[in-house]
Amino acid sequence: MTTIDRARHDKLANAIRGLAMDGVEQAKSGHPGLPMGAADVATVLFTRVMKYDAADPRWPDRDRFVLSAGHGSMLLYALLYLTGTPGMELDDLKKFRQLESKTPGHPENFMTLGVETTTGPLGQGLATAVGMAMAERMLAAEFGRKVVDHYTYVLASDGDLMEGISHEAIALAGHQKLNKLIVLWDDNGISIDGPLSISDNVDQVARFKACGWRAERVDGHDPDAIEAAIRRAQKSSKPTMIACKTIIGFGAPKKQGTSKAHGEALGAEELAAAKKNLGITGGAFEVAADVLKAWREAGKAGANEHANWRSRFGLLSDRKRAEFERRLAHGVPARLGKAILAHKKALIAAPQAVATRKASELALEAITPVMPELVMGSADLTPSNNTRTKAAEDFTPKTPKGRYVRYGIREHGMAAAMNGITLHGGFRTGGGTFLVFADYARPSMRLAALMGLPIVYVMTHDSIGLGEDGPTHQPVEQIASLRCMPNMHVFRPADAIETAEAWQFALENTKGPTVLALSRQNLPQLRTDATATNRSAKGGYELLAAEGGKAQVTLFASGSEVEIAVAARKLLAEKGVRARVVSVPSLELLLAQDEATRAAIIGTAPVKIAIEAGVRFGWDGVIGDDGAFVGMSSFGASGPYKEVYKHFGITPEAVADAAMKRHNG
Ligand SMILES: Cc1ncc(C[n+]2csc(CCOP(=O)(O)OP(=O)(O)O)c2C)c(N)n1
Repeated sequence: MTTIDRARHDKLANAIRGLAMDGVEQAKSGHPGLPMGAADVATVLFTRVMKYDAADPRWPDRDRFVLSAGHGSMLLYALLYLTGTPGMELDDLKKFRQLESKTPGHPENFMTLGVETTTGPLGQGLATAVGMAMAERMLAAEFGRKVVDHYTYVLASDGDLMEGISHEAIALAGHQKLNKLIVLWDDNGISIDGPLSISDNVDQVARFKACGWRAERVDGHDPDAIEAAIRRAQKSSKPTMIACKTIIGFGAPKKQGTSKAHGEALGAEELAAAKKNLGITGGAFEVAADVLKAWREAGKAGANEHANWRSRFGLLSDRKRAEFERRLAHGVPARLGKAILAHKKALIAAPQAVATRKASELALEAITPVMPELVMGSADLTPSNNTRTKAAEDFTPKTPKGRYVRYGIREHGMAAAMNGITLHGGFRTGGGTFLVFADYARPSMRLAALMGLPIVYVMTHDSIGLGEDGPTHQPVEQIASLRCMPNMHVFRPADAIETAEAWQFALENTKGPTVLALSRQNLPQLRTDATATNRSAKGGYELLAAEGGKAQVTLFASGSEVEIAVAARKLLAEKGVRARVVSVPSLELLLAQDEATRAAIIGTAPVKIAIEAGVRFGWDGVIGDDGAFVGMSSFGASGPYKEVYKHFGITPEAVADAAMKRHNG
């Protein structure tokens, strides 16, 4: 590199540093250290390496950039402004971390155009990027390299690599040989508590290599070395990790290289000294005209490639183009509703007394032919989760058209990868594990809910009904806890028809994720109707009315306990008490209905009883705090499931007794 080139690079990188310092100073909150330390790496990426057109951050064939260390958000916001991304102005940088600004504390993809994924919880971005790289390969296999051919770059911090999820993610990426995934590690040796050496001693290069990656070390302040390493990475047959040795807070004379640069404003004096040090002139948020011009040129450099891509895309057949566009927009296939209805009718013609996990497989067999974009998988529980249809092919480096992912025993990595697959575009996805292990996947599920990603979690073995595996495997509080999550829908279907309806709801809702809580044990088919209406979609409905007059008792139940409610209704009838049964496949959906709808479903019977083999939490919204609840208030127990149900008193007799007590009392 000539000295002129180096001087130019430094000016560009220092513009990031200046804006990051100013943004954090103005907000009196934020993290200047990472943007200042990683500015050289980011500048190389955005001025020399990445394929992007700042004018259209949604161009499908752009390279993806994931700032996994979301606390360094000012780096990303500065880049978006400098490259000329629409909607990101200096004024937005001045509103860093303010309510409703485009520059929230951590990058939120739903607030800011150009942010690929929401990051902040360390490790998530890295693991999400693995899914993006998987989706890139799958989509290219289907539509061809002429229209899908891009890289996924990640900037990860020490914290990203320390989090457990990183291991699941890199092992999966190494196994899949995701060679278009390139991770740049901001190797600054500093975290919040101080030098990394007080808590970590891992040889990350060796770790990545052991996971099947290429890995090398470079000076993270040497732009040519960084670029050369990336060029090598681009040619690799493996994913690459580049350890970029950097100085946190680069340029701040007293704070650089220390944890003091990590997460607070530098202070006026240190900021001024840093700017002087770096040769940044002008006031706060000022970028010299020649520097801004150079950045804007970099932001436009991909416009040609973008235009060429449009021409190539235009050469695809009309049908293929329309399909590509539908898929990228997560458009629901027009034939889905019909396929579900036909499936429901077939179930009525030949009722299936199967576990709802099996019913889910039957639904998938009906859905996949009309939804070629559906990518399923499981965290090593395929035969238990029933997530794989007969025609499915595994996704492997040799079979990139495969739509079934063997995630291995990596629930968290799976959930994050599903976020990436969905964010990348072109696919809808679902993955399976036991419901109790939702806890292993939860941080990524939470991000899916926050981002509004339409992912389906197939979570089987949904209660003490799993039996012998015992309390470690029997979910008790998981259903309630998932219901609490904003924008997460939880369905616990009672039979094969409700299972099909739950799938329909999950796939037609493109604005958020859905958990399907499915039974291990067989259940009777209770529904006798199959119309185009999705009766489960309001969360609850009257399955059986009271016979012989107004209902005296309403029995509410979800999933496997609807069968118990139906049997209890019969016992009550024998005692001359009229009961109706309301099936509640989705409690929180029922509670979210408008008051009139909710009231009509809940009804006015004086006795209200809820039955669910989980904790009571949430059911008061239906039965009131004076209603009776038949369910769990402790962990479960190991034993044959019918005995376990008896042991915990979740039986038709117990329900009938509870109803009689209230009826008489
Ligand atoms: C899962 C998770 N745990 C904790 C945090 C809080 N946190 C933010 S940054 C950070 C560590 C900072 O160290 P590093 O990743 O090296 O970033 P740098 O200091 O280089 O900016 C922590 C613990 C978080 N964001 N996510």
